[in-house]
Amino acid sequence: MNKILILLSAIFLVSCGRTGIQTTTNKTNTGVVDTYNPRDFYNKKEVVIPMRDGIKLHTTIYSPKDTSKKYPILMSRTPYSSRPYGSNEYKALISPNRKMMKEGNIVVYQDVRGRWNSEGVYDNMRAYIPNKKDGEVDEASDTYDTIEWLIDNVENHNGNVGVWGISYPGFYATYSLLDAHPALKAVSPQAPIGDFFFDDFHHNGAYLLSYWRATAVFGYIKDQPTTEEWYSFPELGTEDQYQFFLDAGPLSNLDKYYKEDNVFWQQLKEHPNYDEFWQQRGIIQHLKNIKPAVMTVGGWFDAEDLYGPLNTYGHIERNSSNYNTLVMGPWSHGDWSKATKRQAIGNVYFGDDISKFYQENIETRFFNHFLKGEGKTTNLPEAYVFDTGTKEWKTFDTWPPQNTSKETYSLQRNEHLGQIATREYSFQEFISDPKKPVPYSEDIKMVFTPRKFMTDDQRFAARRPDVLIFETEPLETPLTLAGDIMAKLNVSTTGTDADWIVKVIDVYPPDHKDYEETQAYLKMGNYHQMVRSEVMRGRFRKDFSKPEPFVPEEVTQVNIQLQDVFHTFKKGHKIQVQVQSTMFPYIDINPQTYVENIFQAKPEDFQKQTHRVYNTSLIEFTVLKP
Ligand code: PG9
Repeated sequence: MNKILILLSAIFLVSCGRTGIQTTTNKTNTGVVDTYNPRDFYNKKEVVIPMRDGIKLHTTIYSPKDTSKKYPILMSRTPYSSRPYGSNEYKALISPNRKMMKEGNIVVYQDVRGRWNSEGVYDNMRAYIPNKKDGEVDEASDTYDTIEWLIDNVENHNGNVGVWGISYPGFYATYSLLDAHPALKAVSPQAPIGDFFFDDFHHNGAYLLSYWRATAVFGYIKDQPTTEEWYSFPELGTEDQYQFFLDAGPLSNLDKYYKEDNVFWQQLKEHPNYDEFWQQRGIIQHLKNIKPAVMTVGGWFDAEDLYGPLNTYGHIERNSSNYNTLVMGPWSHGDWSKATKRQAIGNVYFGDDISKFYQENIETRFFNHFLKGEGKTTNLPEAYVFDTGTKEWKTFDTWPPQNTSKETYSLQRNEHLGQIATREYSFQEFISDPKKPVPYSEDIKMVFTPRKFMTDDQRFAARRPDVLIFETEPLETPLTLAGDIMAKLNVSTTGTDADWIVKVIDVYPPDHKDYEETQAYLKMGNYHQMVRSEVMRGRFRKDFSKPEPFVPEEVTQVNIQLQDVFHTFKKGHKIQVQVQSTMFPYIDINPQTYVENIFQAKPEDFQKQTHRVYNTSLIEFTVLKP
């Protein structure tokens, strides 16, 4: 196995707390070394818990040595291993955060069905089965059976159970809300996957090629409990991600790396549309009449799961009357669980101790109120959200805020973005060449999953002939976007298929200062910071389940919803919109010739085409009223 890849994937998994090897800094803010060692304060026990169908799930229980008081049970269920295994091996961080670890809870980690040291057969995003018949199981029944066993067999608990998890563990946290056990009082899905057709592996039907290597982690089905990795990553022979995938050509050429035994790779190829396979695995649809308190957490620059947290919170809000709140910070995937002093993503610095503030004043307060009865209320707002432009926390009674309005800008000639809608029949055009796709990042190295590009400088793209730009003059007064963005494009292509990508960018003033994190070759003056991007695979413009070709050169409407933002464009900054048709290898290349399944496209299907964006195209922002 490629040693660099091992390191990369280990860094990736550790950086997001997806492995038993948790790293936490032991330095306090005052520089005093924090010598707290969980081994001194927790006992550890590993058990196997039988589910209703007899399958046994490996479960690790950390219990406070101090039994002078009773504690709630806090659980996280994971496909990434509850390791370290062995009675004498401890996680460095037990609990969602260090403060809660020190305060004391009974903390449980479980390998989900079919993963690591648990029995059973794994199923990615296992579909929820409402009204299960005898013998039928899913992650809701596994969670219920686990909680029932814990309540009956764990000593010194106070009868209350909480569940939390980040990313895939966030999906299992959301799942715990379905057919919830009566002891379950508080759940925090954090960057939870909502639906693999809109989170992680796809965005609006476009396949995320940048996720291709992660298929190794989820694609191989093991046949017995194991404490060692049973999967391996393919040897690619290069670290140049753009070149590797460009040279690989059509997706079918990647079959030589993943054979039939990679079940998930076969499923990805066999289900290019939003068919029953994906639909039944989406969990958002089931989030109704939820009873436990829920606090959903996410990062505004989370490249992996942004659809998930926003739609988990929103769907529960619209379909339940439980305590349901949202926290969105200036984070990339999983940042909020770390102890980083300076919160920065790529070249952009957002402030100090932002994750620490969240852990100690938001996350701990949520769980302690509902599980330990602390405080008459959580004293937390409905929406605790960070303005990524002014770089400060704000609170609202709803999300999106009530005092917002939709403001429409048109994509005008002369690369102008303006509020005066033009009905003129004019357009900008570019040649989209599958052999020269627009890079999604200037970074070269292979990534396990994309991350940094979410705030990266977009000047490299703005200066390409196959990227259209439209921008305002420097703003005379600040403008705050607080909610989703809807791009309503009128386009045409000489081909019969095309992807459309819209990026919203904050153009800094020419004299903007650099940050400690600014890469040496860069200057933050005139920095084109990505605020939000989204792709629509054009064939799905009408229906994700029923793809349709384009009629060559026919003006066609393509609407693209960009996920919520909370970002103030300050005075002197410019709003820039970029439109392009490739973003490689973040997403795979559309052949631009309509074929039934792009995973089976042939080299001759990949054709250079001329695309047009008409100046009747609009972008609708959700603007916070001053
Ligand atoms: N949602 C993240 C992920 C899923 C599948 C592949 C790679 C990443 C996560 O669980 O971290």
